[in-house]
Amino acid sequence: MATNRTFTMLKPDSIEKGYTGAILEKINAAGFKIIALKQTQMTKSDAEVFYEVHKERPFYGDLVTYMTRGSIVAAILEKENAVADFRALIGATNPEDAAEGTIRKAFATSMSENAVHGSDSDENAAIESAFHFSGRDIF
Ligand code: 3AN
Repeated sequence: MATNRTFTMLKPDSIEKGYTGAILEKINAAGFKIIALKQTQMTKSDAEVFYEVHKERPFYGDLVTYMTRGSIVAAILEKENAVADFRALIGATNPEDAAEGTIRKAFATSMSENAVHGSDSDENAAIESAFHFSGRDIF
């Protein structure tokens, strides 16, 4: 059953460049309601667990280093069809392939530093949300 929720992180490159407000504005303008929000920094073990599915990939070590080098902004978003609609809003993993109007087209610089994360399924949205937020953080 679709939960109408997804999970996002504005990645360290977005925060370093001062894009937090602009990205959140785009998310709101696309009709997503922010029901949980915080700025935090992941530890190495947090990132290793979060990206465990990519453990065997050649970029895993660099991904963990990148995701822990500075703070991130984590959020839970609510909208009908949230997971698929948010994936469409952020655009392709490689910003060179990302469509006009997407967050990655506007704010990402490369495949490895691609500005924002979006859950790829309802199941992962729930797991990733629970990783960063407890029930009392969600409104
Ligand atoms: P997406 O973020 O579009 O769901 P995933 O889940 O395949 O993409 O990858 C997670 C993260 O791993 C990406 N956001 C990106 O930072 C990094 N990544 C994915 N593929 C590559 C790659 N081929 N080279 C470098 N980094 C990558």
